[in-house]
Amino acid sequence: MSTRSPVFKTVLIGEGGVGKTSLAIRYTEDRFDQQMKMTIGVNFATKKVNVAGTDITLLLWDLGGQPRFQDVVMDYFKGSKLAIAVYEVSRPFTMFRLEDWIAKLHGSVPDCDIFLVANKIDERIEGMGVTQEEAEEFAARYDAKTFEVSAKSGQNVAEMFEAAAQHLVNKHA
Ligand SMILES: Nc1nc2c(ncn2[C@@H]2O[C@H](COP(=O)(O)OP(=O)(O)OP(=O)(O)O)[C@@H](O)[C@H]2O)c(=O)[nH]1
Ligand SMILES: [Mg+2]
Repeated sequence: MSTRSPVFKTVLIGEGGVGKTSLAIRYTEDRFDQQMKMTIGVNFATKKVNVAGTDITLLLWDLGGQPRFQDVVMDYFKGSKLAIAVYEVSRPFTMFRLEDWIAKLHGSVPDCDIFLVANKIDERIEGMGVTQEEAEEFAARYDAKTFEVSAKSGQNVAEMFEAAAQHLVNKHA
């Protein structure tokens, strides 16, 4: 008898250039591309994760953040269990733009959970950008967990995706 591991759809959302594709590639292929090209429409990747003895498959839908893809990518929200909402830690407006992303996502999938992820912490300048406190305050509106990561250095990236897998297992498996 074959056993099939549960599959969970996760979307990566956020403004163009914040590093969604870089995070997916760091996690699934453990590499980083300094000249990553913008995502045209949508990228797709999968990763098997073992959570405390349970195998699951994360389906990562990495959505293009450029405004011209907005209408197209909204079609991909359906069925998402978790959204990894990414911003760039040194550019606060990218965090506040997530309001609009999350509103549109929740318009389509009202019960989709949110992880709030600050990327590019390798570039952080002390005393500038979004503080952990500000991120927590923003995240509280969505009951979201917060993470600080760098796709470039790899810092905290696997931990964040594993927390996502853990969250999905706790809630749905
Ligand atoms: N310093 C630094 N640069 C990063 C990091 N993550 C991504 N980048 C760079 O930021 C640029 C944009 O990264 P992408 O991964 O293409 O961003 P995206 O969010 O997928 O952008 P769209 O596909 O347009 O929505 C690229 O030049 C990356 O090399 C990081 O953690 N640190
Ligand atoms: Mg991309």
